[in-house]
Amino acid sequence: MDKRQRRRLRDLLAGLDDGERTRLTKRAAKLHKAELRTMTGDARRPELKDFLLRLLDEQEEAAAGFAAAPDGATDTAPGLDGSRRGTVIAVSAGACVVQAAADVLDAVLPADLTRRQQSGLAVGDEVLIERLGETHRVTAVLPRRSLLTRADPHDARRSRAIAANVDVVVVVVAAKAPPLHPRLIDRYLVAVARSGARAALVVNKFDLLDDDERRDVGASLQPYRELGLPVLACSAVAGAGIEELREVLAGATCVFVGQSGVGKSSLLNALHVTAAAKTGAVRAGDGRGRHTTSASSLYELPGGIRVIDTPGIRRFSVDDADAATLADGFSEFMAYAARCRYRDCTHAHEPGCAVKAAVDAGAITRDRYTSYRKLLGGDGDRPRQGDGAEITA
Ligand SMILES: Nc1nc2c(ncn2[C@@H]2O[C@H](COP(=O)(O)OP(=O)(O)OP(=O)(O)O)[C@@H](O)[C@H]2O)c(=O)[nH]1
Ligand SMILES: [Mg+2]
Ligand SMILES: [Zn+2]
Repeated sequence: MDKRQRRRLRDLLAGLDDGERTRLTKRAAKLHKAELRTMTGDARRPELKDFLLRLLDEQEEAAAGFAAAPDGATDTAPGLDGSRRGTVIAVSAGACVVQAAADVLDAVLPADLTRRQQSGLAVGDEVLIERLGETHRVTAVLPRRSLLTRADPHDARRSRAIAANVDVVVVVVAAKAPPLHPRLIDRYLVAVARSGARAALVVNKFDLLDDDERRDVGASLQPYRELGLPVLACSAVAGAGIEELREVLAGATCVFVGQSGVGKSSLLNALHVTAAAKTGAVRAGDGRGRHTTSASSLYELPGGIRVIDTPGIRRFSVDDADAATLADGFSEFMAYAARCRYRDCTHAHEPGCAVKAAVDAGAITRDRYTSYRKLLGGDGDRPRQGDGAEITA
């Protein structure tokens, strides 16, 4: 960051009230962390300040009524240098499909992006492309407002990008077949908390439950309602809860995530029949999905809704998250954490832990705390172990 940018940052920050400054700093910290996780090699590491300035710039541009379109590129026509801006709607090895205004264009990736494609590009990314003979080439991936990631299953220190620039991450679980695992929901909520997007929880296949089961499932979801996120009981088959889901998603870009067979593609089709995403039956024996959706794609729906449908992930893990990032996924801890004796308390074995006291007093749900401890690792004070192994999609 040069002198001029530093001065600009100071001026913009001075114009904010305390609450707004805290909110923006938190968001910048999340984006910063997410970006650092995607970086490999010795490229210049961005600083928190860079992200803060970027958010402030975006805010100012939004207030002025136009979106950022660097390098002269616009949404509708080639910019002065011939480049166009578009949204990545599908990604394959070394290539992607870009929606630029009304055009759907194939584009190849430059070699350096191909090498780090799993962390460097995702459906939902805004890119600049330029013509290259019969096809196009991606020349830049624009700054993201959010990035949903998970740990690389082969190397937990690295992250893989799942979807970029989404407003809402819809965590889809089935009430039954495949069975409901609250611990998996908790893992997804950790990923959402660090992504910069908000969460919604959809419990699908409610039609498969009898009245007693509905009550039980309803009770097990109560802790999530108390977190303040939308929790919707749906049936993609019977059409229940679909209008409520549409309301939650109105005007938003969202991503559907969850195990294979929970009904992500079916929900998408229920929201919009012409989406016609392929769906597949779960296996009779263990109710597991068959990995019907094989790659993520972005669908435009009426009502300004954009949905990224993703394949069920076999082993969704956040083993790349440190203790503080994990705790961010348990937002009910926050009110108490400030009162822990140690500022860097991991809420495991430390004396004077206000979070543990709140669990004992019944103010924090014990199941959620247990979930946190499992994610933190066997003996708690080790930085990261994770419990990704036992639940597969
Ligand atoms: N009974 C019932 N079955 C459903 C419901 N939603 C989806 N299904 C069925 O569950 C199976 C899996 O649905 P999909 O939509 O393919 O699941 P998915 O989450 O997209 O799975 P992947 O693409 O493999 O990740 C299909 O046979 C659907 O018909 C529902 O609300 N109730
Ligand atoms: Mg699917
Ligand atoms: Zn504590």
